[in-house]
Amino acid sequence: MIDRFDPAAADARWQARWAEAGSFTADSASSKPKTFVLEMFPYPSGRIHMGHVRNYTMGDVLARFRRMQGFEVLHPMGWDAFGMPAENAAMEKGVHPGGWTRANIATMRDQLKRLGFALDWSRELATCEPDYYGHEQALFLDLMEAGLVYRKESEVNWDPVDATVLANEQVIDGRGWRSGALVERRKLNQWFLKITDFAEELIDGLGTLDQWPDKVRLMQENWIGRSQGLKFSFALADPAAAGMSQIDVFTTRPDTIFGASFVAVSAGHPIAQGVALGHGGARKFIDECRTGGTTAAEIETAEKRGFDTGLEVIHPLDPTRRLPVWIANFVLMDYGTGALFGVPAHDARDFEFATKYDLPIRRVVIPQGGDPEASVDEPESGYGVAVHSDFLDGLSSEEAIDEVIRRAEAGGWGTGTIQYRLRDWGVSRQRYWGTPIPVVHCAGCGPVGVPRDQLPIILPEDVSFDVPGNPLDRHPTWRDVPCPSCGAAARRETDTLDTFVNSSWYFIRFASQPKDQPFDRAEAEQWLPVAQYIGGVEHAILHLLYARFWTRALNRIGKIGMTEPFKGLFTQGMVTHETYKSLDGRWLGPDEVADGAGGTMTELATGTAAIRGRIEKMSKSKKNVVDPEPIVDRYGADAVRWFMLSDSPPERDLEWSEASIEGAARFVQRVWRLVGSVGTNEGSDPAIDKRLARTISAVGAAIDGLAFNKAIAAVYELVGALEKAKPSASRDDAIAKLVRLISPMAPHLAEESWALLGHGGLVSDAAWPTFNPALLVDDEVTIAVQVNGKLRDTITIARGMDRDAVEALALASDKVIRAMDGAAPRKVIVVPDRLVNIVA
Ligand code: ANZ
Ligand code: ZN
Repeated sequence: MIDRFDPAAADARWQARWAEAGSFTADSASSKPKTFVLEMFPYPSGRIHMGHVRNYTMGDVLARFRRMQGFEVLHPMGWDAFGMPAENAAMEKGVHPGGWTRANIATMRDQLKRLGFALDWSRELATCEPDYYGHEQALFLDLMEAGLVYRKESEVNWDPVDATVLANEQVIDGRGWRSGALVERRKLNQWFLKITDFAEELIDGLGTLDQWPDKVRLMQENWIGRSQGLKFSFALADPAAAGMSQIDVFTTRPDTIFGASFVAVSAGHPIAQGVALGHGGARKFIDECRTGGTTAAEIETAEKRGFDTGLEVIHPLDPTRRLPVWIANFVLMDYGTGALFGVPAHDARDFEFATKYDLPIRRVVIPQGGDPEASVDEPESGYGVAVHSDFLDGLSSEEAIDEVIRRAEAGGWGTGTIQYRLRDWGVSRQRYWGTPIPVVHCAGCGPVGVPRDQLPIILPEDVSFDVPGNPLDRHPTWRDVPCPSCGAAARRETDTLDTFVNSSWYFIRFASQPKDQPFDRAEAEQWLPVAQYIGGVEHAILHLLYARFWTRALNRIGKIGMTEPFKGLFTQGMVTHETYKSLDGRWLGPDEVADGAGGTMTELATGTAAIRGRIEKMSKSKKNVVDPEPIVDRYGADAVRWFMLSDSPPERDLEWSEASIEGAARFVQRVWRLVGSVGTNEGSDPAIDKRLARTISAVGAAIDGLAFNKAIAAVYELVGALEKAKPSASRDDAIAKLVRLISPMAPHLAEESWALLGHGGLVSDAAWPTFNPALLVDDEVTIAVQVNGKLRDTITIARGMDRDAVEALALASDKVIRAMDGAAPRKVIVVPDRLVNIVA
């Protein structure tokens, strides 16, 4: 035996052995029970970071454990390879997005391989390759034929200086990220997927996902946002002047209807458009509403502004009251009816608006026992009791809501409805590096789906990024094609699909990848749904919702049997690290500072003091990133994996520390030395037998519950006990089983140890060790010994020990003898397995 385990030699050797043996290739035809373990696939940004290492190590432990339990495991890896950063690199460095992306994939694939993950590389896929996105185009056409895709005018962020559409992330404080120009909103025809058709089932389906974190289900529920409410119309006082007879509104608070002091419509509402025709001021206001980003957050936080149209509506429950009609910037065109009634006393936006424009503020809800006449200093949006509300007075908010809906329906002026906050999914991106939308626009036929035998529509390689905008728009040989339907000169759609489309079905393609179709249903269903999905909580809403929708859409059109793609979901915590700053506030990297005397820090470049900052998520901007590669070079894959699993529960943040990784590396050597100490010893050690049984049970249960830190802790305990134990057959057996126990976490060390113990095959193929459950029964108890009711000592006895023996042990205790101070016991009470009380 070599006295040190040498990862520099062993890691690569075992990785090569696994690859040769095809150990982790998933066989769809296998008769074993199947399971699918998946981690969210990475964006190929350049290099693997610690977050990836943690995420993939967790998935790997589970995948290896399931294999040892006898499952046929699918554990694949691929690349979410389309998206903006590749185009940014193209603009900044003059490289082609494809070349940049593929080079990054090559680097990152090598980095992942060095960590020894049990991945089925034969199923690797990259979403930027035609053999992936071509099938996506086919699925898009399927959804189009099923009526789940449509085109609609919709607003985008427009940068007037760069003359280009900006993604929401490219709008920073209302300005274009490159030009700094104030962003405008522009209307463009864009493609939408009808996710709203699925709003109700997407909410209801959450109820079946009992292996998802509650917080993720709640976030999805809030995002879909089901509101029960009332849709009703206000009659216009002067229909001729307005050019229409009524304004429809949606409200979730019909109980506040007597507190209405105005009606507001969005800038895109027909009323607003009509008023603008005859009024320059209105036109100007509507134009101003176009500036600023299109995100809900920006609209929400922007200053509330409005324009009084001069029109009035009649209050449906009090015809003597008239309400003014305003155009307001906080009313969204595509929610509800694009119009609302404002109740300043009970809604924050309405309050801000009414205060600014001096509109009446009327309290119509009070808390139980509140004062109806108290002035309104701030809006109160909670439920309570109706006041100043005619026939509703005294009703609770819930009762009042029901009552108004009842009257509206009886009177024929409104209906109770359910409204969802979820919008249809706009998938058009005016970008090059994405899946081309398989449609041709013909002047005569309109948009025509590309015939399937012409798929894939491949992105042209010869594009340049020296001018802003989408290069597909100015690529005549790619763009100009005959209409597939009538043959007339036509144009390809130059928008590409949102990258969230790419990640909405990659797990299905992992499960089955025939050449001629997106997937084979029967084969895919062998593996799906994903038994355990692991990834960052930042994807809790969009990615998971889109993937759920896409699966349901495929289910609806009969392409797949399941409705939910991910049975179990786990969201892991982040990897964090200390930050450092110079005295003048510059972020400093760990290699730019040194520890000084007495806990102080010095900036190496200047020799001046530096400050230890907060512990934060590793990020380039804060310069606290630790690159995994040199760490793997130095300590080996197993130490890195071990560290990633220890110290912190997997759902919590894990702080990177040099001391911990060194501890993990030392532990690897401790296990190696134990393995080297195995001999042909005789004799059993019951304590070790029991300890081993307990450890096997605990490690298995911990991995099963993804409590990896607990699995590690259990292994530590066993190793500590084995180091102290005397040589015996029990000890040798325990060390042999320990090798299998650590193999999901530290697979290279385990293989090397397995070989050292004389096995021919791979420990990765070995079965998970079993144990005798009888050994788990705890047969000792520690009980209290009292003298005259006072606790004097505790003794450990065999469970069920007979009374006389317990009494004798108790009376023999030194502490008891001292407490009795020579007195004879008058009576001894023994409560079996609980306590002894001696009455002196
Ligand atoms: C009157 C009212 C009184 C409202 C009150 C709220 C509080 P959720 O719950 O998110 O569904 N609203 C309706 N259409 C809108 C639009 N197009 N743009 C912006 N806001 C709109 O929101 C429903 C509430 O948002 C509705 O209930 C309406 O204001 C407003 F004390 O009506 B409410
Ligand atoms: Zn045509």
